[in-house]
Amino acid sequence: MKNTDWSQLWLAYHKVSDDGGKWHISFDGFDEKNRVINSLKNEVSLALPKLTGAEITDTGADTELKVIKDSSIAKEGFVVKKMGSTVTIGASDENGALYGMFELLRLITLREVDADFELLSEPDNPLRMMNHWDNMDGSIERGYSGRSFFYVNNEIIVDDRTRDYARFMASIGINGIVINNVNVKQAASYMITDRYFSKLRELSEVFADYGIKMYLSLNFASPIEIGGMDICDPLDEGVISWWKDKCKEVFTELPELGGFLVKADSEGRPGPFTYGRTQADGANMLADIVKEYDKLIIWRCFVYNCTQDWRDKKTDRARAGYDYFKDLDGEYHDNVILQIKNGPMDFQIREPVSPLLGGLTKTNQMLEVQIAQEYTGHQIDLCYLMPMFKEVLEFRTHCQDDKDTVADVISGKAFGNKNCGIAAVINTGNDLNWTGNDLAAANTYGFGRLAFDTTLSSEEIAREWVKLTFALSEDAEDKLVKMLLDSRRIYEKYTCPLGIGWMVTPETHYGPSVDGYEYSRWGTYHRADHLGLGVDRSDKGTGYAQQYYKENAEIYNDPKTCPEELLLFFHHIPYTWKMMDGRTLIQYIYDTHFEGESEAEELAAMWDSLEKEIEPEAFARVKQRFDMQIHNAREWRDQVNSYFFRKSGIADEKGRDIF
Ligand code: GCW
Repeated sequence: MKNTDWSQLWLAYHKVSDDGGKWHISFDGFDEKNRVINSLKNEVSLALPKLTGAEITDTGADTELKVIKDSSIAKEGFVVKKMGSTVTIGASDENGALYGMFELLRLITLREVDADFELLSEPDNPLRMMNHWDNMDGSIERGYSGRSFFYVNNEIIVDDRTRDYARFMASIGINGIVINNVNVKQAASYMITDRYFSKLRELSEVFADYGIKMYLSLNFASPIEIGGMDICDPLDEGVISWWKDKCKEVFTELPELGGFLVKADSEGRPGPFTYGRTQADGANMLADIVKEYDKLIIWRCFVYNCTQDWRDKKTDRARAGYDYFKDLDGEYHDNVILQIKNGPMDFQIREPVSPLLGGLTKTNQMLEVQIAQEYTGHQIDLCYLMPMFKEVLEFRTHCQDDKDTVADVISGKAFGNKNCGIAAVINTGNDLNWTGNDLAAANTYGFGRLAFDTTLSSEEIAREWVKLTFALSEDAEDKLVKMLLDSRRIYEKYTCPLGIGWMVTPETHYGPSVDGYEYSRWGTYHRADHLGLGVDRSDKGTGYAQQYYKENAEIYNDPKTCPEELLLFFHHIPYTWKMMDGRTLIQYIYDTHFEGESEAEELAAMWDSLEKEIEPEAFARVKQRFDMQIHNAREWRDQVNSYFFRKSGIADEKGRDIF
């Protein structure tokens, strides 16, 4: 059966059989009136009849479903077990029970419940969060799927869609949601005033029903913006006492709130630097105040001077995070978490892993990735991001001999932290299908699954998502999974090569603009001249490569050992440089751009071949996006190739037309 309810994403529960029979549900050790247990009951009563025609009953059951408290299972983990006609979900807390139920429903949808089985799953990351960049006027910064479903005209909306959203998030194990943009401006500064408390409480309770803590982004200059003070110096007694009163008010009014996320001293946002204070001064001041309420301060490390002049060859934005934060390692208090973007720059299609991850050893760390496709195709172009996230998670930082991957660091396995985890800038909006491109929901789903279980492969996640969302023949399913898995590599091929990044239209961040440079008229990100391109970040250049532990620093420092996909991130390379396969760099650029464009066309053709199996509206929506992707890929191919042809004066060996 075709999936027709696009508003339900992977929880459409399309019918898999008709022989569900009668189910009886019992609870042992859990309070049936608990809000999360109540959600569990609602979900199973909704899903089972749809999936299998099953009836929930008190007597004469064919299947006994037992939800049992089991303190031997880790926090938020679960066991799902089937023996004959008895199905058991074991968990030590309500969230675990809810996740176990979603797992059972997933297994039923995937038709994996015929034989007896037992499955234990415990979350790898303590915090698994979504960050919304929604503004209170209803716009979304870097949003590509319509307006915000949280805000209309500076009012907070809580409706059925909110509840559905909470269900989706719980079903993939998300336990924290930041509901407003880190750029806290205008009305959003008033979120921590009685103007919004009652609606916020309502929203936080919908989330609490699904075991999710709500968080707010905070304006560091709140004492000025809403408090009428002249300063927001974190060491000023008056400022501290203002925050104390404010936090008391906030946490009395919003007891379910998990804490605050702060972007300070970056891209025009206020912060402690104005007063000659450090990032630790700012974060600790707030953390000490919220500690009494058992809340967290999540402090972003995306701090850099956006107006720096790149004509000075030593200046390097990539260095900024490490330069600002590394020396303060050990100074951050226990309830501070530093949130670090996966790369040192800004969510490009290819970047090295930020050297801060694992570079810090005495500080709680959280990884920040972006599933909103700001630089990766705006949810027009297909770009399934799990392969990228896996690379980041599996990266060996060499912060110690073993347990040194990014996954180890952010899960707390490396250094024993409790307050740590992973966050994604989310890709949802008010479009019926939530993510603009229906296929972009694979990233929403995938992020949650991967955050919970970092050992899942990109393919396993893609296949699950395809099966849960569509009802396809095996052949069609294989095709769609392959399309997802290939998509990041294809996008990379027709856009910016070998880790150089950007070359994208300033401000919008969609479509090519090879020299496009955001904040100043000077310089380019790629630093191309007539001989070569790339940024020398070795010890002879900006020295960025030296921010890594020795093992990685040495590899990155030398163009001969540097992983080829990052060559131009770390080195300024002549066009005539021989790549590993013997091609010259310039030929590599030409070839990959021709290939990337034609592979984008192949993706579109593969989608066309699925037409018979996909419901017409969804088919058309995605097809339209592939048309746009092909157009985009052509523009990228032509602009990048002709730019470097003109700069280098070297012709394509294959004699293709370069426009
Ligand atoms: O990449 C930049 C984006 C900004 C964003 C910023 C950040 C929320 O272009 O739109 O602001 O990153 O992460 O703070």
